[in-house]
Amino acid sequence: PPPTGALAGEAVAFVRQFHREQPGTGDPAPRVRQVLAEIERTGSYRHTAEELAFGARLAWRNAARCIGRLYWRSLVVRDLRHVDTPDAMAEECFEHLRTATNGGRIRPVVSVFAPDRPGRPAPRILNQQLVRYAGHPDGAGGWIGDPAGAALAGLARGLGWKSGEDRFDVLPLMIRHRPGEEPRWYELPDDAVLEVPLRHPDHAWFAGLGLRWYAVPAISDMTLEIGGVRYPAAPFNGWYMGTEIGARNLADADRYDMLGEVARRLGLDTGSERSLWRDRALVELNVAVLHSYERAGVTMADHHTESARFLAHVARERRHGRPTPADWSWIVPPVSGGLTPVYHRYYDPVDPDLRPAFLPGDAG
Ligand code: HEM
Ligand code: NRG
Repeated sequence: PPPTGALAGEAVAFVRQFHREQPGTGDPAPRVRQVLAEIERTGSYRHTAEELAFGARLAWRNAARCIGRLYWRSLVVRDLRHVDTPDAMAEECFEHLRTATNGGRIRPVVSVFAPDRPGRPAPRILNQQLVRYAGHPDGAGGWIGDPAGAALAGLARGLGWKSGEDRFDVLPLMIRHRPGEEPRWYELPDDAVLEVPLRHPDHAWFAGLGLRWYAVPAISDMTLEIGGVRYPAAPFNGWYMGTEIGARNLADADRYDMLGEVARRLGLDTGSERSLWRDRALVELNVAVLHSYERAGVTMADHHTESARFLAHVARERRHGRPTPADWSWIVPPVSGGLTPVYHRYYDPVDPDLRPAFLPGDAG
C-alpha cells in the first residue's frame, strides 16, 4: 500500500493543486504515484523545477500578512537546492541581492536552498533579513543603531566580527551548517548592498540627521514549506512600502525612535500630545523616505498605491474563484489607515494550515 503519513498527504494535495492550476500539466495521477513511491523508498521526494517555482509563488499568494501579493506570478525563483555549504550559500545570497536590486528597479526574488531531509537538517541562515543594521546599548540608557539587530550583533561579535560604531552598520551574514555547529559569518560585499541616504524635499536640515536605509527587504528567517517539504533557507524579497521604514523602523520607540528629534527640528510643541507633534513628525518622516527612494531611483511603494493594488489582487483572485485570506491587522498600513481602501472592509479568514506557506522562524 502507498504511504499515508502527513508528508504523503501534503505531497499529494500539492501535486494535485499544481496540475489543477498549471495549464498543460495534464493528469496528476502518474506524478502522484511517482511521488508516493519515492516517499516510500527514501522518506521524502524531490520537487521538479516547475513544482518548486509554482510552490514558491503559491506560498507568496498565501501570505496573509502581505499587502504586496498582486505580482505573485512574477516571482523570480532561483533553484539552489544543490547549494548546501555555508560558503556557497553566502555567495548565492550576495548574488540574490544583486539580482533583486537590479540597479534600483527591484525584482521580487526567492532563493531556495537545500531542503531538510529525513535525519539530515539543511543549513540555516540566522539573520532575520539578508541586510539589516546592528545595534548595541550606548551605555547611557539609549541605543546606537537598530535595537532589533542587537541579538544578532551580539552573536556576530561572539564569533569574532568586529562591529563599527556607526548607527547603520550592516550585520554580517551568519549561516549554521548543522545543528550544534558554530555558525560561519560573512561580511556583505559593498556591491551587494544598495542604500539610500534620506533627505526631505522641503527641509534641508533633514539630511543632517544622517538617516539612511537599505533598498531591498529580504526576509531570511522563514521556512518555505511546499507539499510537506521544508526549505528552511529560502530568503525572499520584494520592494519596500515606505511606511515600513518611515512609520516603523525609524519611528518605533524600540527601533530608531526618531519622532522626538524630527518634531523638535520642525519646531513643534512636544509638550502636549494635543499638538499632534508625533503625527506631524511621522508624516514628514514618511515624505522624506518616499522622496529619497524616488530620487535615488529605487523602487518603493507608497501605502495608498500598494493598498489599491492589493484590492485589485483580491478582486482578480475572486474572478479566478479563489479566496484571498488576509490578516487585517497586518494589511492596514501603520499611518493613515482609514485613508486607504484596505481599512474599510474585512477579508477571507486566515487558515494557519494553508500550504504552501512561508512559516515563521525555524518551523521544525
Ligand atoms: C509581509 C509588502 C513582496 C511575503 C509584508 C508586509 C508588507 C509587505 C508591508 C508587512 C510587513 C511588516 O509589517 O513588517 C510587500 C511588498 C512587496 C512584497 C510591497 C513587493 C513586491 C513579497 C514577496 C514575498 C512576500 C516577494 C514572498 C515571496 C511576505 C510574507 C510576509 C509579508 C511571508 C509576512 C512576514 C511576517 O510574518 O513577518 N509584505 N511584500 N512579500 N510578505 Fe510581502
Ligand atoms: N517590515 C520589514 C520587512 C517585512 C517585509 N516587507 C516587505 N517584504 N516589503 C522591514 O524591514 O521594515 N518584501 O518581501 O518585499
